[in-house]
Amino acid sequence: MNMITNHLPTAELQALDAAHHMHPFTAGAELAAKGARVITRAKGVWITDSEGEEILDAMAGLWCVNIGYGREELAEAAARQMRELPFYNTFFQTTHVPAIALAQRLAEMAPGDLNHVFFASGGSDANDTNLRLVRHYWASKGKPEKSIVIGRKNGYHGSSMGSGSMGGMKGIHAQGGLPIPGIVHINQPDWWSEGGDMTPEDFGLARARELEDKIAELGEDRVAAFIAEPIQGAGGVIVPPSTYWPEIQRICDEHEILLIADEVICGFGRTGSMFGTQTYQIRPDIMTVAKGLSSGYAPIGASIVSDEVARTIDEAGEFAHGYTYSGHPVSCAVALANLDILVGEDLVGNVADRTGPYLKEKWEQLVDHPLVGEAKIKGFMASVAMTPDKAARAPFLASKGTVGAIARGHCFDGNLIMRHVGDRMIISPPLTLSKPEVDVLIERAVRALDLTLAEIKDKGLYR
Ligand code: PXG
Repeated sequence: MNMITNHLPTAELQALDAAHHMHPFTAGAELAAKGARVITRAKGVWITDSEGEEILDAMAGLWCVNIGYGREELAEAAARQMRELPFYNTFFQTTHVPAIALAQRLAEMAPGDLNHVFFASGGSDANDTNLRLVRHYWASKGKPEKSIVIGRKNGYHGSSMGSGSMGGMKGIHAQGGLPIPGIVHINQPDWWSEGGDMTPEDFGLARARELEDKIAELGEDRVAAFIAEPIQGAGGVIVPPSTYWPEIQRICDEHEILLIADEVICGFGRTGSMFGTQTYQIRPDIMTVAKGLSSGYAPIGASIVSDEVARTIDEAGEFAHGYTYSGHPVSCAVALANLDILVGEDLVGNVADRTGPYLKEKWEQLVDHPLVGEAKIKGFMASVAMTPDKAARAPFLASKGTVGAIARGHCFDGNLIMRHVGDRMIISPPLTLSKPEVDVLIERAVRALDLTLAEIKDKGLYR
């Protein structure tokens, strides 16, 4: 019998957590010394901790709780499915209704001829599917040497061997022998940090053309695919200049390579359209989805593939790939209930037309704060870049992320969940966020920025 409950004192829960629970992307010893914050329940955009504090979750869990917390419909769907058919595989010439229904639903929702769905348990393994799929696709067309995947520095596609390799996170590549062979990276379209004296538009074009240069350098006959997020999420909410995606699309059209759009964060409404590819008018061959697909209520991811790619793979015989939980019936049932709410309550409309414009107006005003150099927002993804010198777009002298971590601490203490990426502060709230909740979010964010400024001045870090 499990004796660990919400009713244990916080310190006891923290001690047990430190003793036995290894956390993702966490310095274990450091966390053990101070104790993790214990989250016990959630409703709407609010989470509650074991001390009874009510915290505004401006990160929607981990960019995923798009419909907000506490929706009974999803709990019902899961319970119903667990009673009827808790598991069956989709490997050996079998299928089941939840997988059929969700695949059909996604084919209907996805733009263009993206009509075929390969299920995974999350985003990392869906991207691993994509890596094997694009290489197998070209091999099936008699071009096995067309195998290199081009990703981007500071892109994020997951932390497994394949997805972590296609991503361009230095910290991930530094551990465990990544990137694996056959994966290369071009620079990201982060104008604030890397644009120098160029206009954002010229910089966007220049960064897109790195793809064309890389294809030329490697030889088109060796390149399988380019993978990118419409807007980089984990990289710090890097909203690309307006020129970037049209130029990337032109390059992909003119060269025989596949385009993989990683929609794990952008998908299901976050950018103000159902998919980020629609916001930027991108025509990918494959889309990766996860997170908002089930609003995080159950683990699920998928690759949504074009007619042509699917036909090639299907006609080539067996694709020797799959996960036990590919098309898990409970996750599929939960995802279907989630999509009913997302569409039925027009949450994309809340981002595009109702709360979204209000949040944009308030968020962009943060640029007037003495610490903030850039305030960027697209739909319900936003970032502020903190700087000691706005005109020079200069980083702090302290090592990157020092000031960000201080700001994150003040957000936390002020019952607002915002993440820091380096010295950028970012949000990605549930798509249900209301205007009064925007006011609370902004008020708490400004307070955290004020306290951060005072603290770094105090410590001599404001330089
Ligand atoms: N692609 C993108 C664009 C993502 O953001 C993944 C793939 C991997 O998905 P899974 O389900 O395997 O985690 C992600 C995940 C952060 C953070 O700190 C972001 C993610 C995951 C963990 C932390 O911003 N994104």
